[in-house]
Amino acid sequence: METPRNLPMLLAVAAALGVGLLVWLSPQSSAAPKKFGPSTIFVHMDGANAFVESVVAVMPGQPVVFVNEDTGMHMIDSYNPLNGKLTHYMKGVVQGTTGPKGKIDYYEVKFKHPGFYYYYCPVHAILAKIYEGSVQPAHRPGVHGFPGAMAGLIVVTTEKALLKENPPTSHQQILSNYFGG
Ligand SMILES: [Cu+2]
Repeated sequence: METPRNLPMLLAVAAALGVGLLVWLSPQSSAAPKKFGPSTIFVHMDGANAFVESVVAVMPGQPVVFVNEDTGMHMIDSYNPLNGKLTHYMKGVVQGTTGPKGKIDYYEVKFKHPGFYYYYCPVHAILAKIYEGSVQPAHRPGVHGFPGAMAGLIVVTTEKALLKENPPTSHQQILSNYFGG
């Protein structure tokens, strides 16, 4: 069989394609961490099956980002505490991380209007009816870790007295003392 005269060039092209394929196949964990805007408020999940900053306050339009630093998967479902029905504001699933420096999964939400936006993780909490009316989250039986309910509240407001009370960790994207840190 005749050897192609442009063999070196073919080899170079094949090598370039091979490198490209390797880069494409590389795990995402080697990529730089996802970037969020400076006004972002972060809510972390750790190994205790809890939302670390379970109450935060933001202005309309200001992003809230859920950060799963736990090895387990969590969900973020918003609900109406008056009747226990799910609402459309939040419906997130964040996969667990593999461990220290592992890839972190995020769920970002923004709210147009001021209000109280309640949420819970249906994997680790339940919604329990109280006094024949309103609903509050409760610990799901059999779930280990945090003894309370895996649930939280986002207050959307322009009230400065509330906005300045966010916990210090809500300004940090990654907390170093959890699995994904
Ligand atoms: Cu959960």
